[in-house]
Amino acid sequence: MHSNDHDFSTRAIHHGYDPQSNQGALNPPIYMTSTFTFDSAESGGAMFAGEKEGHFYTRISNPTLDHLEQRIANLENAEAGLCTASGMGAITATFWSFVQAGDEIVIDKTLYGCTFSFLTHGLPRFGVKVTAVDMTDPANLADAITAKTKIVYFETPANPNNRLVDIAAVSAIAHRAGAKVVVDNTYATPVITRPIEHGADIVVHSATKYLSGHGDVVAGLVVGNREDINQIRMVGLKDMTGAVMSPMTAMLLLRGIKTLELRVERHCQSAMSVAQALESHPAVLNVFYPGLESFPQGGLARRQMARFGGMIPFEVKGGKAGGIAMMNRLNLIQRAVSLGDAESLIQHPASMTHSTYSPEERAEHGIAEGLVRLSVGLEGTQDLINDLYTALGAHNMQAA
Ligand code: 3LM
Repeated sequence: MHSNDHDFSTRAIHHGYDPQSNQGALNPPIYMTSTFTFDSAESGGAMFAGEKEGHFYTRISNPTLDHLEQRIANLENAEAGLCTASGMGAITATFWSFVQAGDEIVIDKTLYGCTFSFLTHGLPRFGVKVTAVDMTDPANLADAITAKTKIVYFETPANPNNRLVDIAAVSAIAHRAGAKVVVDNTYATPVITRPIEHGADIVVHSATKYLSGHGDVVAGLVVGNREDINQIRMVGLKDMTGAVMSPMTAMLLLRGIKTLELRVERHCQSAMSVAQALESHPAVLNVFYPGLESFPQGGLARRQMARFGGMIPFEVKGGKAGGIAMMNRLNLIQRAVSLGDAESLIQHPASMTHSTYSPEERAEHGIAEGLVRLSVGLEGTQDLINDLYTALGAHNMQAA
C-alpha cells in the first residue's frame, strides 16, 4: 500500500504503515515514550555518532512520529517529513536551520500575523536582513533578491486575504539567485496544491488546521528533501527550538489525515456557495474567494489550485464597525481564531490574527481594517448562509 499510483485518499489512509508488522493493529501504536533503551553502551554511542540507525530520544525521533512524517511527505510529493509542536515550531525551526547573521531573506508582504512578527521583529535581532515585497508580482522579488538571500518565503493563498503567489515563477527567480523557497501550505493543503511539484524546496504546515481538522491539537509539519529535513531535525528542532510533537498528537493527526480529501472537498464546495451568497448580498462590499469570477487572480487560481479552498475573507458595508456588529449577530458560526475545523469560525484579522501588524503595515500590506475572515466548516451549507444572511440583515435577503 505504498505505491504512488494509488489515489490521494488511499495513500492518506495507508501509506507507510503495515498492520502485519504491528501485531495486526489497524492503527499505528502510540509509542508514548521519551527515551529508548540501548542493547549495549556501544550501540547507543553509535546512534549518537550517526553511525547506526534507530530511535534514542523522542525530541529527535519516535516511531509514531515517523509514520506521520512518511505520510505527509508522500502526500506532498516530498522525500522526507518532520513533525513539530506547532506551525510556528515548523516555521521557526526551518529558519533557525538555514540563516545566520549577515544573511538576507525575502518574504511576501501578507503572512499570518505571528509568522510576520517572527520574521520582521524576531530575526532582525539576530542580524538577518528581512525584505518584505508584494510577491503577487514576481518582478518585485527579482528586484529585492541578492546573492546573500538564503530563503524566499510566502503563503499561497495568504492569510488573511487569500492573495495568491505563483510558486513556479517565484521559485525560478529564487533558484537563479541560489535561495531556497519555503512555502506555508496551511491554507491549501496537499489536496489543493503541492508546492514541491511547482518548484518549491520546503513546505511548512500549521497542522493545527485542515490536516488535523477537528480543532483538538496544536501541531506543525515540514517536508522537503532528505538533506534539508535532516538539517531542520538536527539543528532547528533538536537544538534551536526543541519544538517536538507529542506521539499522542501524531496519532490524532494520522486519524485526521485519513479524511483530509473528503473534508477539504466539502469545505471547498460549501465555501463556493457561501462566497456566491455573500457576494450577492447588498450589505457586503467585497468577497475575496479564488473561485469567484470577481477574483483578480482567477487564472493563477485555476492553474495552481485543484480547488479554491475553504477560507472567505470579506468586507461588509460599514467597515470595521459593520463587520464586528455582523460577527456579533451570528448564532451558528463561532467567533474564534484558527481555521479548517468542522465548525465554521469567524474572526477579525486587524484586531486578532493580524494585530501583530501596525495599522500602517496592514494598510501597506493589503489587510483592510474592516476585513472579516470566515473559515467555512462542514455544517449544512444552507444553514451557514441563513446564519450569515440573518446577521447581515434579513431584510436584504435574496434567494441564496
Ligand atoms: C489563524 N493561524 O487563525 P500554529 N501558518 C499559517 C497559520 O494560519 C498559522 C500558523 C502558521 C491562526 C492561528 S491566531 C492566534 C490562531 C498560515 C496559525 C501558526 O503555531 O499551529 O498556530 O500555526 O490564522
